[in-house]
Amino acid sequence: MRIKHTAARRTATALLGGVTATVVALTTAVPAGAAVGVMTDPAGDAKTSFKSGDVTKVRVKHGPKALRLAVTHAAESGLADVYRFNVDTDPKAKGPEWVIGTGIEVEQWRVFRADGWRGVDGGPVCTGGNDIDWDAERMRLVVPRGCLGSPERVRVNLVTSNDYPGTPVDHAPGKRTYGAWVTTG
Ligand SMILES: [Ca+2]
Ligand SMILES: [Ca+2]
Repeated sequence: MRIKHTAARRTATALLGGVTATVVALTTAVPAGAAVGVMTDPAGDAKTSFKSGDVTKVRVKHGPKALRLAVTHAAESGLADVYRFNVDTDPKAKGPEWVIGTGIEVEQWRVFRADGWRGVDGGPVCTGGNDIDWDAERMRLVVPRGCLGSPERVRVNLVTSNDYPGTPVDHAPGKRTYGAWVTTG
C-alpha cells in the first residue's frame, strides 16, 4: 500500500509540475492584461486585377478594454478599399456574431451584428475612427469590447475587397476560416 501511495503521489506531483509549467509558459507568452493572436496569410494569393488588399498578417490583441486589430499587407500590394472582419464569439451559434467594417475612404470603423458571412443585421451599433499608416501600409483599429458584447474570447476572419458591397479579394487566414481563439487578459 505504501508503495502504491508513493507512486500515486509521485504521479500527482509530476502532473502538478506539468500544469505549473504550462501556466508559466502561457503567462510568459501573454503580455499583462492582453492576449495576442497573430494569423498569417500568404502573399500573392489575392484575387484582384490590381495590386491592392493582399493581406499577409492580422494581429489580434484582445485586451480588457478593447480589441485591437492590425493588418499588414504584401510588399507592393497596398491597402484594400474595404475590410470586413468577421468576429466569432460563440462557436455554438452558426457563423460570426459580429462584423467590423472599415475602409480607407471612410476613415472609420463600424460594428454590426452579423447576418452570416456576408450580410449585416441592422445599422451600426458602434463607430470610431481607423488609423492608417500609409508609409507602412498598415491598417489599425481599436474597438471597445463593449461593442462586441464584451466577449471572453474572439476569433477573427478578414475579407478584403476593393469595391462595394465587396467582391472578395483576399481572405485571412482562409475563406470562411477563423484564426485561433484569443481570450482577453
Ligand atoms: Ca494574402
Ligand atoms: Ca458563432
